[in-house]
Amino acid sequence: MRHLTAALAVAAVTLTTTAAAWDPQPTPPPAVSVKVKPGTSKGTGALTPIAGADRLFAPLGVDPACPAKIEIGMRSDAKKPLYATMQVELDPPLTASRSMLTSYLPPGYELGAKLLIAVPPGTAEGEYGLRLRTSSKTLSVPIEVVPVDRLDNGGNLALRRPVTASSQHVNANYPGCSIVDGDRSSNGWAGGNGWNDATGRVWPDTISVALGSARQISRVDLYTLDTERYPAASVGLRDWDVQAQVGGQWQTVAQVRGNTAGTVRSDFAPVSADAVRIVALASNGANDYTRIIEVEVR
Ligand SMILES: [Ca+2]
Repeated sequence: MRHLTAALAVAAVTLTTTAAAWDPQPTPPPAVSVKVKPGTSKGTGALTPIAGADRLFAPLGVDPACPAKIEIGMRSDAKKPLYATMQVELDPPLTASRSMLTSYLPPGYELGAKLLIAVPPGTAEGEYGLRLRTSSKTLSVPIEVVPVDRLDNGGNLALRRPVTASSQHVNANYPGCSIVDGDRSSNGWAGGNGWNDATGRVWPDTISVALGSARQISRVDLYTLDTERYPAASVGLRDWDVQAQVGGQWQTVAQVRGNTAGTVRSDFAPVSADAVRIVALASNGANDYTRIIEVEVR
């Protein structure tokens, strides 16, 4: 009997190990993720701050799990390698995910990192300053804090709107709001740029976006997880319905079946809807979770 119990215990451990090996949910990336890019030094000695945008729009009242993001970094035109440091200053009450960027930097090299900017509840609308300071230069980037209604959404009616998900995986950072944060890239997977539900092999999973008011819509684009390591054909969403809430009732306006692509556009006859819902029915993954990077509505 003892032997049998031991054998069962071994079997259970083996099964767990196999499941873990298939689980395409990497551990969260380190908070400090810095990319370094080589180049040719101009030899001026300058350490130049860099930002990925001239101006950043940070919407008010959005889920704090999905802060505004901007790429920051610096470039060394020194003659010799150095430990480069850049201070990150931000006008209160906004808060940044780091107050400093520091790295060993050979001549001509450039490094970049993502800066997350949180807008606490009660922040007044207006312009706030982000300053990136090195020993020789300062780069200022204005941050416009605006209500979601005044955000330039580029025609995407879902951008930064409230999201409700049927569940959320807790292994890493998979917030529902990440499907409307304007970032379609799969690269930030497990780091806050996509939604993973919590109910493996149980269907359906649902995630809905409230549009704020009734809007005429005829197109939904869905971005599922799709990277070299985690291709959509292996772990992405396979089957789903696109639903629109019309006069308080959910209507299925499009159906996708057998998908293996990273991006799927669904066009349908125009409806006046105040919310859009994805009803996920199956994924391509061995673990069968729903993984969505972004949903755009037009
Ligand atoms: Ca996203």
